[in-house]
Amino acid sequence: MPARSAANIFARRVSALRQRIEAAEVGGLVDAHPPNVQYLTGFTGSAGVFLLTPRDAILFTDSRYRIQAREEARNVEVRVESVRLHTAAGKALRGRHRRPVIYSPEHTSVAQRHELAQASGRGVRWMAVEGVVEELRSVKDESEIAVMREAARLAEEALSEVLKLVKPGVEENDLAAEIEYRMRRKGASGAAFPTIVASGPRAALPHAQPSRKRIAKNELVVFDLGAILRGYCSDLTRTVHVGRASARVREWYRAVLEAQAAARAILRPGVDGAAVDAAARGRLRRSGLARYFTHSTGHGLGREVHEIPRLARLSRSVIRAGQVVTLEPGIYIQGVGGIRIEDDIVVRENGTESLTQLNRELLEL
Ligand SMILES: [Mn+2]
Repeated sequence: MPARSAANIFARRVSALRQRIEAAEVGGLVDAHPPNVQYLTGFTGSAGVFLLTPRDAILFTDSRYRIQAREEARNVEVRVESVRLHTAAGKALRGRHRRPVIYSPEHTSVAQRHELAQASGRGVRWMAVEGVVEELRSVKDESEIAVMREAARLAEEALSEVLKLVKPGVEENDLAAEIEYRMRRKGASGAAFPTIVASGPRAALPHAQPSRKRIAKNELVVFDLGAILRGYCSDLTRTVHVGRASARVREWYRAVLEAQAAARAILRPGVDGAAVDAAARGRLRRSGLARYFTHSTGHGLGREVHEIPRLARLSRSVIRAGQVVTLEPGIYIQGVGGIRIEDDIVVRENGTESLTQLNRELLEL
């Protein structure tokens, strides 16, 4: 992307955020969460505090990032500080302010909160508000969706290649390493999270770490992987069976696949996250499998692998067009194994689009 148009994107995001804080009659916002800072300024460093007021947009960073911050963050004022960054941001606000200033409680340590208050003095009233930038980030534009489509493709290519290596005797660890290596060679800046390869009884652990365990015949194997491409994540899960699957395993697989389809069928703008979750859970209940579905149906995806909205039993998220979510029902049966199927879905005005295209039918290898 040419620097000029990239700077425009960041300027548009900052002005959208400014409109929000002005509409909420707030005097400013401080955010240091790297994915938020990147989203608003383009700065990819690990140490940055972003301050937005009706008048100013300032990125505070330290001397390690002197060159990088000025190259990347073209739409904001960059200040290279020798004091702590939250202290610098607090100082910039010193004086009397009628309106409160927002900070994010989920990304601000107690020590940082103290620095803000000390540096700003009593004239500033600090207000904890969760998810202001995350809310904005959750709705993706077409350029973001295009990158996420590529990130999805990349994970699919890596998995398709590695599925050819699956056979009795191969270690889970080796398969996970092959997946991550291949994603990297295809242009990913890294894995979105540690790749899961879980076989046999280990597939009953939803977040199993790959081990030295060797794949055996007549086992289910769960692969859960994602790539980071230009700052955006993909998240893909497929479950395969080594050898011919029993009628029981096929039935389970069918139920999980239909649970995913049921969730997708009601996913649209305006529906709430809990209803999407209930659709998947309801389908599994019909097969008596709901008690084996021990996690939520899905989550927002973007610069982070878990974002809003949440598609969970107690979710209060209301789905909006442009959000990208995973749909990943699964069942986990202790001592036997597990099945999970996960795709990355864009919510459109009138329907959904799957960024992941890989075959969803049960693969018997
Ligand atoms: Mn996921």
